[in-house]
Amino acid sequence: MSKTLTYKILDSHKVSEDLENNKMSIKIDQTLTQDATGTMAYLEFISFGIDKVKTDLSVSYVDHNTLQNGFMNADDHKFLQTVADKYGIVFSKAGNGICHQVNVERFAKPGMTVLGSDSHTPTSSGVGALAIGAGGLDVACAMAGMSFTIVRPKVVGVKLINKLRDGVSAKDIIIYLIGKMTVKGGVNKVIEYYGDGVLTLSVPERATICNMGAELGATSSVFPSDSVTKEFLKLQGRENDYKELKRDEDSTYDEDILIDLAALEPVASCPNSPDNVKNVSELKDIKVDQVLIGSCTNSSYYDFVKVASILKGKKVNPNVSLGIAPGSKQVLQMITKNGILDVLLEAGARILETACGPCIGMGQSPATDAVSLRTFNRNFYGRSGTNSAKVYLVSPEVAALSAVNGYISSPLGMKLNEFSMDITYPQNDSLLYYPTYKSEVVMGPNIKPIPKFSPIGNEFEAKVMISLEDNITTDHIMPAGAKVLPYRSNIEKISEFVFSNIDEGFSKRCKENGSGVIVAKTNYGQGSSREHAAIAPRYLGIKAVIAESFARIHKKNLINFGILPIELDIEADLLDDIKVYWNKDKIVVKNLTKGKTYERDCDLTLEEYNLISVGGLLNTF
Ligand code: MIC
Ligand code: SF4
Repeated sequence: MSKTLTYKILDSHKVSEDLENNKMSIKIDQTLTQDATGTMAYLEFISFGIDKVKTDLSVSYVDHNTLQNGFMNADDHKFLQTVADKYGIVFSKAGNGICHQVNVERFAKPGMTVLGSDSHTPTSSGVGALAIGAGGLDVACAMAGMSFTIVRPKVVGVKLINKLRDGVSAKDIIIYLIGKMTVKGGVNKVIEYYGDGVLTLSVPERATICNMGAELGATSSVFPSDSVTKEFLKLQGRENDYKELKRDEDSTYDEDILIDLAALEPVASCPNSPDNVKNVSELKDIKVDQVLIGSCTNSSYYDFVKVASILKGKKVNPNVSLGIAPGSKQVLQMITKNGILDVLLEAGARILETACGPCIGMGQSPATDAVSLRTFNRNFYGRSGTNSAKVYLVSPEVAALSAVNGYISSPLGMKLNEFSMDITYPQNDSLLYYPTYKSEVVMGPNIKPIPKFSPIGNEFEAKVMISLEDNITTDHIMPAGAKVLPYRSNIEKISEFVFSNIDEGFSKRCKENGSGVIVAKTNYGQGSSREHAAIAPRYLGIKAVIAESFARIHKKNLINFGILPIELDIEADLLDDIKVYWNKDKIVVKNLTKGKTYERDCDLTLEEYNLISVGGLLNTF
């Protein structure tokens, strides 16, 4: 039978299948973690009592918490480095770059499966891998050699035809698609790209597109591995990693989308959601205060060629602060060697560290009510660190031109080829450490043991601790940023910040009540893979989340930590009394305050049911 590329890779990694529940378990070849989720993932891994990782390759990156304002981040880094050395994990030190950018450059291979404790792990699919984001505990399990279970994904075939016009970029393709499909349009789907237009896109452009597949809620995205992939791997000194991969010509998709690249124009995700998409030409009079170029979406050498072509001989508008963060040490070396860095400095850019930085609210928060243009992937409320800021997500080309003009500007038609793409890629791995298996794990005082949770029980009463709308992100649930991120290894402390951007009293209220439920509408938990958005509410006594629908990674995280996700649309206000009764067959929810009863079949697999029944996955070891 002819197959899509997605199912070629999935089936070649299939360990088991559960057709009744539409699930499949796959072997994971490679894992990646980053520091903000990694400390938990490794604490979990260590608790399994295994002496070394069982994957072909596992890499631990430090790229999120690099501000080091206080001892906490540095302690985390030391912990991660010693764990990596002891258990056989490659360690990428702070300064080496953003996990996804470095993984594409140095490690991801066509046809392999990658599981990462970061929702943008699918960036590695740009080289023809099938890369999936997950919670830290799932990644810990994969490192221990266990398979990873997913809903058998539907495959969306996106046929790309023709070629982008000058000034239009890969970022515009994916933002356009997110506008069409919405932030929940990709849940339990893989987005597979094919068609003649694919060959016109470089690996970094494909990586940009796969990166923001996360904003569709997709399980992953895939590109074929072709001559463009081969050339990229050759430039990275990895031509032996190449193998050709493509769909069978007559394979069919569950959904079909056609994109004529030649018809696209520059677009932007407007505040506060990636799917709030408008043409840049419609935004042209908006004054800009801040422009940031970088993040795992757009920080490749390829991106800086475009940016420098616009900035060459120009000055950044005096009212704009332009910050630039190259995605990796390799990119920084390349732009240094061929004069691009000089162009950026001459124009008036501020050069930031090769790290996530402002994307996760670590510095560069905009001024009150400021307009910030970012080449990043998320513009959720509060994520920049300034709740009143208006954050637009755009291509590097739009960002650079707008930085010069001082207002949002369209680069459509601009030829941007001042610098050659064809240069040597330095392969200096001086910030990568290969394991010696000799270290003892070093744990600083801010690294606290993972709390133990007891089972929620099959029948309980609790009050509604918060009642929410559609598309609540994990940034709403568990904010990041410079104030909160240092506590990622300290659940007791970080739990004080749950929902703090939208409801300051949440944590206190939960503590006073001792238990509670969360009520929401559709796509609850979209965005980041941070399992803290499940662990911290669990720590505060949350027993169930009742939502019309859930985002994939977050639902799994809730189950992993023993919280019952209930897919129901219920009417409930703050502090309403709720009674829940659940077993393997059905779930009954009563709003005792409103006198309403809701019932549904239990949609959990036996494994998931058992996990929640015992209080979460960690209680099974
Ligand atoms: C993000 O972009 O939100 C993060 C920070 O990279 C997260 C992971 C995290 O919260 O640590 C992600 O996307 O998974
Ligand atoms: Fe880092 Fe931002 Fe990418 Fe998350 S989305 S991995 S914070 S650059």
